[in-house]
Amino acid sequence: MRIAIVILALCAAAYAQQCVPVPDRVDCHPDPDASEENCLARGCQWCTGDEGTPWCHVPANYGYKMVGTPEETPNGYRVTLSRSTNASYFGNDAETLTATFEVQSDYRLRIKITDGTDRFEVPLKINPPASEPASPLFSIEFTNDPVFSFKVIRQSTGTVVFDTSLGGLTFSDQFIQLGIKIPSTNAYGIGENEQPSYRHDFSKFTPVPLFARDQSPTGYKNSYGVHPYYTVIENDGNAHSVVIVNSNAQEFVIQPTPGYVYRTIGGLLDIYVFLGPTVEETVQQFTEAIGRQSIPPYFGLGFQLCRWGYDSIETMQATVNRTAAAGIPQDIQYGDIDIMQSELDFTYDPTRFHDLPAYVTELKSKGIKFIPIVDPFIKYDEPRGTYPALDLGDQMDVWMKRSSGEPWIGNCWPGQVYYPDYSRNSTKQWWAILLREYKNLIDYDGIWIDMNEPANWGKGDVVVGCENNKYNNPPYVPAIETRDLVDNTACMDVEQDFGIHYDTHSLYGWSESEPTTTAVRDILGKRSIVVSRSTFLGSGNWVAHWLGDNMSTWSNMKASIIALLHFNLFGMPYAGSDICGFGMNSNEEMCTRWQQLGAFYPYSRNHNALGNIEQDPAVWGPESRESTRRALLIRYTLIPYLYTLFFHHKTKGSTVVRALFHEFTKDPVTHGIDEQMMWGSGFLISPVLREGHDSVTAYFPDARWYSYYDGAEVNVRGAYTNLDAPFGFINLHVRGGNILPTQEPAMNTDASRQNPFGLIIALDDESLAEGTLYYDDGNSIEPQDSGLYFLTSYTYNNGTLRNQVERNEFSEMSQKVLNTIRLMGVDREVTGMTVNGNAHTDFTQLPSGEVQVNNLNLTMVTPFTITFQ
Ligand code: MIG
Repeated sequence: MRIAIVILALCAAAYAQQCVPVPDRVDCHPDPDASEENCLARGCQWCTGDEGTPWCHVPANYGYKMVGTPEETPNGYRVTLSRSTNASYFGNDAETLTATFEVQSDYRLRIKITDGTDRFEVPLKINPPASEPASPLFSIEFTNDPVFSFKVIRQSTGTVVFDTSLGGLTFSDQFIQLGIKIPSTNAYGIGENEQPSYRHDFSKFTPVPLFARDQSPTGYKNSYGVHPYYTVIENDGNAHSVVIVNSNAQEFVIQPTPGYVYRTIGGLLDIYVFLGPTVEETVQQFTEAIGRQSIPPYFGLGFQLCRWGYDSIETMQATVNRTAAAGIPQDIQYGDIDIMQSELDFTYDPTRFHDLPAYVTELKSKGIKFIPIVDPFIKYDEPRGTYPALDLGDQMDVWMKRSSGEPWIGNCWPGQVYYPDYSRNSTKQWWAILLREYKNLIDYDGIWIDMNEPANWGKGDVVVGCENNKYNNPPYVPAIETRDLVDNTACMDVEQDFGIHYDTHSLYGWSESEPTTTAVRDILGKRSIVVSRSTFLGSGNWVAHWLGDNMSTWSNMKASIIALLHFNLFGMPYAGSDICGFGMNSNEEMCTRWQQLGAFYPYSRNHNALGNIEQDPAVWGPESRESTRRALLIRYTLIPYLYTLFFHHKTKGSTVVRALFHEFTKDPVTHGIDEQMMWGSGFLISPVLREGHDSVTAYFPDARWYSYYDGAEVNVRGAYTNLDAPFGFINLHVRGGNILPTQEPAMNTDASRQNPFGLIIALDDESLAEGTLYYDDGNSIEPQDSGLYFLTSYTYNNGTLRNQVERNEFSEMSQKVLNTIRLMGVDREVTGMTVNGNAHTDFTQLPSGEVQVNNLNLTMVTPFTITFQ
């Protein structure tokens, strides 16, 4: 291991007290009411400037000094720091800190900074890297003048990827801060919140607060989940990513340096840097550490229908029926809180939803699965002896408690409620018992967990309020919505087994996820879907995510792409927004466009809120219905490709949906593109996102691209072009070099799984293409571990297609056939073809040049050779 330490001694005089240039200022008064007087009282500098910039900022000599030299440890360095400034935000700064630098692999560095006291650490299992460090991609440099800072430097290029010389290092009990300079303005991530562009805007100072909240995605407001993770494309096209493992209320200020000022109000600084160097590798390395999403059940890749506000089972049935009548495929039907009796978990309304259990059975016989919602809270003032969830919960001691030992009381759907503490073993057992009994009532295929931020319509305890103490009223609250920690949730001093709510708040949904998924797997004995609203680092190990309460607006439709790209970075590719928007009334044009885009969300669900007009795809006119049908049939055709991408995610950490820059990182135009997205490396989606438009401006990076519809080559490379996009049509392109496995579509995946397979072969400049197909029974648990699956690769080279079966452990595969090929990009007239040496005549060549081959009838598991003359 070669880690360079350079202790730079700069001239102290260079740092005489003076105004720090605006872009590099670390705000010394991020709390409201900054004034010169307040600023000077903190020992900071006051230099006026433009509105929205920090006039009050830390002086250059603010921070800590290294004591002695860095001490070598078996895998890195330990540095002791001593506070060297009089300036202070809120007092009580730690006088001494320890910073450890642990080289965990060639591509992974962990940096931990703490004050040596017993502080909260997130109980997240970080997996070790696959290999020990041999020749790290990075070196570390320490500086002690004017104060301590360090740089992480990419060895191969000298790029400083992580640099704390921005200053501002603070460590007090309830205020921790670190300034980070980053090497370019092509940076992405930090969620969950709505962001106006995928690429961060470094032209101004923007706080991005993170703290789980029942908050619809609205302009940087802290929303349901917490993922303190960002990715940077360096100026030469290398990439790195950084995660800060902390669950307290926190924020990143995006600022012009370019850099981030990170602040949290508890825990400690536990930072991992992943050196890539490709964008995909940063995601692979990050998800290696925090865990990856399981391959969804096959039916989970079908289309899903949901709404809040079916007034009766008849309305639900009418919706399902008209969807089928329109020829629109459907794999899943949801039941929202309206199916419950008085909004009580684990019940159904025997009047409005009479015979629901029988209806669920009927749906399943038609190949449609059922997923009901379950809220975390339990109504506490039901008569004892009438509501098992409550009685058993009392008996098993499952509730989160006030410091007095009584359960705290919030207010939500069913009324006044207790909240389970999912970090307690008895709670996990209780939850599993309830889910099992519920399965006996309704034969569900998955569970939808909502409101787990946890949500509460009030400020803390709605009966006794919150005490005025350091947890409920800390000295600093990040720029979260209302700047009040207890607003819309529990008091921060409520106790849970894994810590005080102040530290664990944003872990609530995360802590519910593992017990729910484990129980449901156990009860069903097969793969299922648990879809959660609140998520944290590593939630992908257990749950899918829908992107919450968006609105039926065009801007929200566009924002859904950014959010989806975020969750692909966060290791949770099985995600999607409510198609056609949740809040507000949708309309036919918007909903049609949204169905076209949403047909390509990995998690593809139309969902609507109570009180809005119906917006399921069959409710609109014939042209709209036909558009949705066509888009979804394309999705169903491509599910084998999508499913294969999930296998690559689970086994390698690849993204499923990705921004164009994952594939074309050296092309700077791609760095700013967030109105198009790709499935893997081979399929480009260019939706219409604007009202009244019947064309779309799409970028085609330097490669060969073919229309999905007729195989015509785009003939635009490394440029934008305007594509026709009439009302019923979404632009879809296949990238040369890829082979996409397909299967004939049907009205649901139970049926499409019986159909023959096909291949789309799109040739690159060298007339080559390759691809993979992963397939399994669609519902066994963790097949990549059991090995019970089929995996094959396809290569096209010199006019010849070959398959190579790499794993043949899914027995049904031997009954399945490859029947069709679409070959794009041959650039000549194809005069004949042979299959295993025998002439095959059932092919045609379209005017576009695409060759369509039918009736191949080749066994999927047997090697073949197909040659085109
Ligand atoms: O207070 O269950 O985000 O998807 O339809 C609203 C009713 C509660 C919020 C979820 C939404 C769901 C709704 N829920």
